[in-house]
Amino acid sequence: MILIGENINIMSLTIGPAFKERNPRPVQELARAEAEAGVDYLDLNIGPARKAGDELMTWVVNTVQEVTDKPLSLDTTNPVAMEAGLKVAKSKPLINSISLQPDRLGQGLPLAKQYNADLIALLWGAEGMPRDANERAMHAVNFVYQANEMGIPNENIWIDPIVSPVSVEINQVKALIEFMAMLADIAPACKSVVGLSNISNGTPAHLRPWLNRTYLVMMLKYGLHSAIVDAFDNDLMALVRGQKPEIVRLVHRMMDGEKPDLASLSEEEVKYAKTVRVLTGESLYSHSWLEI
Ligand code: THG
Repeated sequence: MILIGENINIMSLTIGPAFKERNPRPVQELARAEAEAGVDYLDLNIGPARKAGDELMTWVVNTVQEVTDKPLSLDTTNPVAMEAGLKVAKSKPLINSISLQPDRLGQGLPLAKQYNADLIALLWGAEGMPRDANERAMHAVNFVYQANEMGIPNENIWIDPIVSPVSVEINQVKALIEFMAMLADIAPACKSVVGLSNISNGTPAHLRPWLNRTYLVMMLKYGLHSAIVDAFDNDLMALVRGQKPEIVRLVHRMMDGEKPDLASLSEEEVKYAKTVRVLTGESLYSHSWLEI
């Protein structure tokens, strides 16, 4: 699968100030480190970038391209900044993202067409967050239809069903898995992508990787194509590279209804098993879910 490193983002305590001061060093160090960790793309998240977003995006893209050839995911809601990034990106970039809000769609699709870029179709509707798997399906069909009308082929479309934090809405966590199982039928040849770390927003930092990794393995059961991830989570990288097949089997068997005896599992397997129970809604989320 394709991994997109999430780490260059304006919310980061080192990257935010570096963007502001146009200080290349922290940005380039992180870009190099993410590339070495083995991600396929680098997400460059400059946020809404309301003031001079085009200058910022141009600077970030050029700064990163000085140290790596990895393709870039241009992460901003500002269409002027997006176009500035598309102009300077060297390998085929990924527009992150275009939602179904009429103005976003109206400005985004022509950009994707003009620059022959891949694009993330964020399934955020005119009325906001989709409520269930069916609303996601409706949005996906609608998006693909409008993109095709513009001459954009399904192969260029990466569908993002929007991951919600498990500490906020377990029904949304379940609905996304349900949608993933439907996607290949609804939008053949389209790709899928998720912002994985959203699942653990609001969770204590040292526990976040368990939620991230387990949810990723759950989505892999339905052929997830790509994810925006923490490039420095080594165990996550190992799972994706097939280096932990026993964990993948355990998670998938539990999704099929098997209830393993925790006493028969290793300490690591117990953590994954408890996390599957939370992410399927079988146990209630609390910050101490791994201890009970
Ligand atoms: N879909 C798409 N794009 C996205 C998202 C999505 N882009 C943004 C986000 N969601 C994915 N990227 C991140 C990046 C960082 C974090 C979460 C998601 C994160 N960072 C830590 C924090 O904020 O506590 C650490 C910050 C740091 O680097 O210091 O949680 O869903 N298409």
